[in-house]
Amino acid sequence: MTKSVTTEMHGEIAVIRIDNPPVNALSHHVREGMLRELGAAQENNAKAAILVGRGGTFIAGADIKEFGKPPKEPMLPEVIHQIEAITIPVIAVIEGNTLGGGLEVTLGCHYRVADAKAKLGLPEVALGLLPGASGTQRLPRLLQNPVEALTMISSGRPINAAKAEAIGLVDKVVDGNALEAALEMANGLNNDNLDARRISKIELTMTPELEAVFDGAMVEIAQKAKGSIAPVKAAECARAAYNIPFDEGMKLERQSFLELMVGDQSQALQYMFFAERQSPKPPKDVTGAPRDVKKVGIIGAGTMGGGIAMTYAEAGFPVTILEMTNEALDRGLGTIEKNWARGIKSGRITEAGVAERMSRLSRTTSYDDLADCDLVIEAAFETMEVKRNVFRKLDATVKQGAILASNTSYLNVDEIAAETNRPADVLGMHYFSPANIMPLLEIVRAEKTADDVLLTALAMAKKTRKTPTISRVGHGFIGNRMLTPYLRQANLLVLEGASPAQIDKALTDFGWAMGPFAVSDLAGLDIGYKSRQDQELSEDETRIYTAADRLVEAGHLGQKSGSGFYAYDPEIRGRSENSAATEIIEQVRSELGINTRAISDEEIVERTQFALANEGAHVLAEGVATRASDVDVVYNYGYGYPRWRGGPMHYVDTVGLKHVAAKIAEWSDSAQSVHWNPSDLLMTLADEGKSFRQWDAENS
Ligand code: T1G
Repeated sequence: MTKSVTTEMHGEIAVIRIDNPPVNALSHHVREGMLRELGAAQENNAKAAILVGRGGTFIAGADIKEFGKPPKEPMLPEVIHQIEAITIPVIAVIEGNTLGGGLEVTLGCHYRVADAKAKLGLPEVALGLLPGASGTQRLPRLLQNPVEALTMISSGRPINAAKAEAIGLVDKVVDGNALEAALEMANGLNNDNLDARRISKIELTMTPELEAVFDGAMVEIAQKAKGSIAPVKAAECARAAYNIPFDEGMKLERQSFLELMVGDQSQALQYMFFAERQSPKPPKDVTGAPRDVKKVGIIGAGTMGGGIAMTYAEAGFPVTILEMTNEALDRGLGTIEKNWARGIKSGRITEAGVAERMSRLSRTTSYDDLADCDLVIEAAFETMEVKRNVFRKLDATVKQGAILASNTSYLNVDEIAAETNRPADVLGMHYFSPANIMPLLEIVRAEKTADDVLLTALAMAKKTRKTPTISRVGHGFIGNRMLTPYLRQANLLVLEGASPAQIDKALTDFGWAMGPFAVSDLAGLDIGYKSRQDQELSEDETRIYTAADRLVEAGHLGQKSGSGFYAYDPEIRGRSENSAATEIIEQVRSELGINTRAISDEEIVERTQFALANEGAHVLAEGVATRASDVDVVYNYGYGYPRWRGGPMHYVDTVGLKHVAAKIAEWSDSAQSVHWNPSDLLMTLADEGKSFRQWDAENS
C-alpha cells in the first residue's frame, strides 16, 4: 500500500505531505505516518518541517468512518502533543478544508500559514461531538479572545483565512502557493525559544469579567442548541481552560468527548452525515450520464414557480418564466425582485447583485418561448386537469431531448407523463416552499423516466445546492404521505382531550421546529380543508377533522386570517389560545360523545412519532423510497425534524422496534384500530430483533 504520508526534502526543510483522498482524513495510517515522518525529520536534523495536504486541501478532520471501531494508537490527541513537543519548528500549510482534527493538528504545529481561500473550523458539534484532540484547550490559549474561541468551538461554523488571521489563528495568509510561503518562513526560522510557540504552555486565568462573559455566552449557546447537548459541553470544556491546567483540561475534554461519542445524539448526527451523502446516489440499476442543461423554463410565477426560478437564477442559469397573463408575470417577478432585495439590508447581496440575477430571468405568455429549454419545471395549479393540459402543450412545443418535470406535491407523475409522447423525459421535481430556501428536493422517478433524465435531475440538485431524495410515484411521495398519519394522530389526540397547544409543546420539546397545529395555521387550514373536500374520505377520517373543518367554515384559516387553532396578534407577532377554537373543539367532542381524558406528553410523542415511522415503513416496503435513511433525509431537510434525533426511522431504531411494534399492536387492538395500518415490514423487523438501519444495509 502506498504511503499516505511522505517526505520530500527542500534543502534542509522536510516537506511532509498527507495524501489520503478524498479529504485527507486522519485515518490511523495518516496518524502513524505523520509521527513517522516528523520523527525522521528530527532524527535527520532537518532545519524545520512543513505539514501540507495533497489535493489542495489540508486535513478535513478525524476519519468519521473509524468512529465506533476499536481505537488504534496513536490516538489523535497524542499525535498532536508529540508534534508540539518536536525540537524543530513545524509549520502547517492550511488550504482547502482544514476542519476538526485537521485544525487541531495545526494547533500542535508551531506556525500556521494559510491560503486565502482556505476554510478553518471545528464542526465537531455538527456530529454531536466536541473538538476531542485539544481544540477546546489550545484554541482559547492561542486566540486569547474568549468569545472568538467559544464561537468557533460551540457553533461549528467555519471561518475564512482573513478572519483567521485577524483573530490570531494563523500567522500569515497568502493568495496562492502557501507552501512556497511556508518554505520561505521555514528558512528564516531558528530554533530559539520554540517553547513560546507551544500553545499548551500558554497560561490562561479566569477573571470575574470573563466569568460574566462566559455566563452570558453559555445561555445563548444553550438557546441556539435547541436540545442538542454537544455545543453546551464544548463550551463548558473551553470555559474550563481558564480555570484548570492544560493536562486537567485535556482529561475533561477527553471524558466529555467519549461520553458524547456513544450518546444517542452523536449516533444520530453521525448517521445523518452519511445519510445526506447517500440520498443523492442513484439506485444501482441506474446507468448513463446526465444530459446537458443550459436553459431552464418554469411554468407558473406563483409562490412555488417564483421560488424555483430564483433557485436556478441563483445557480447561474438563464430562466424563462411562463404565466397565463402579463399581470401574473408582473406580480411574480415583482415578488422575486423583492425577495432578493431583502438581502440588501443584511449585506447578503448588493443592488447590482439583484440586478444581475434579475437579468437572468425572462418572461413570456407563449409556450413557443420555451421551445429551446433543456429543462422545464411545471409549477402550475395543483390539479391533474391543469397539469395534463400544461404537459400536452409542452410536448407539442419544447424541443426533443428536453426534460419535462412537474413540481406536483402528491399527484401521479405517471399519469402526467402519459399526456406526452415522451414519457421517458418526464419526472417529478417536488420543491418545498419557499423553494429558494428549503434544501429538500423530492425527485420522483416515474415508471418510464429514463436513467439519464433521473441523473440530470440529481445533477441539477447538486448545481442548485439542494439535497435530493429519489421517490417513486405514490400519493404524497415520501414526506407528505407520511404526514397524513402523523396529523391524523395529532387531531385524534385533540378529540380525546389534549389541546393543540399541549400537543405542539410536547412535539417542540421533542425537538420539532414547530408543532403540527402551528404548522397547519402557518400553511393555512383551508389547504387541508380543500384537500379533504376533494377526496372521498371515510366517515372515520371525516370525523377526525370535524373541528379543523369547522374552524375553516367559521373563517379561522390560520395565520393569514389572524386566527386558526391559535389567535395571532400582528403587533407582537405572537400566538395565543384561540377561544373560538377551544369552543369548537369542545362542541365537537360532546357531539361525538367523547369522554375526554388527560393525555401524557409521552403518549403524544409515541402516537405521533410511531405513526410517522409506521408509514415510512410502508413507503419502504412499497419501494417508494429506496432507503430508510432517505426517509430521514426528507424529514430533516423538508419538515424541521430534529437532526440530533436523526429522522423518524432512526428514532424508532433508537427506541427499539420491539417496543414500537408492541405499542402499534396495542393501539390497533383498541378503539383506535381503524386509524392504524401496522406495517408488516416494521412488525417483521421487530420480530427478528432488527432495525431499519440493518434493513438499509441489506437492501440498498
Ligand atoms: N471522515 C471520513 N470520510 C469523510 C470525512 C471525514 N471526516 N469528510 C468527508 N468524508 C467523505 C464523505 O463521506 C464522502 O464520501 C467524501 O468524503 C466526500 O465528502 C478529533 C473527532 C470536508 C467540507 O466534520 O464537512 O475531527 O460519499 O461529499 O462536499 O476533534 O466532507 O464519496 O463515499 O462531503 O467536497 C470533523 C466533515 C470530524 C468534516 C468536503 N470534520 N466533512 O465536502 O465532499 S470529527 C468534519 C465535510 C473530528 C476531532 C474530531 C465535507 C467537506 P463518499 P463530501 P464535499
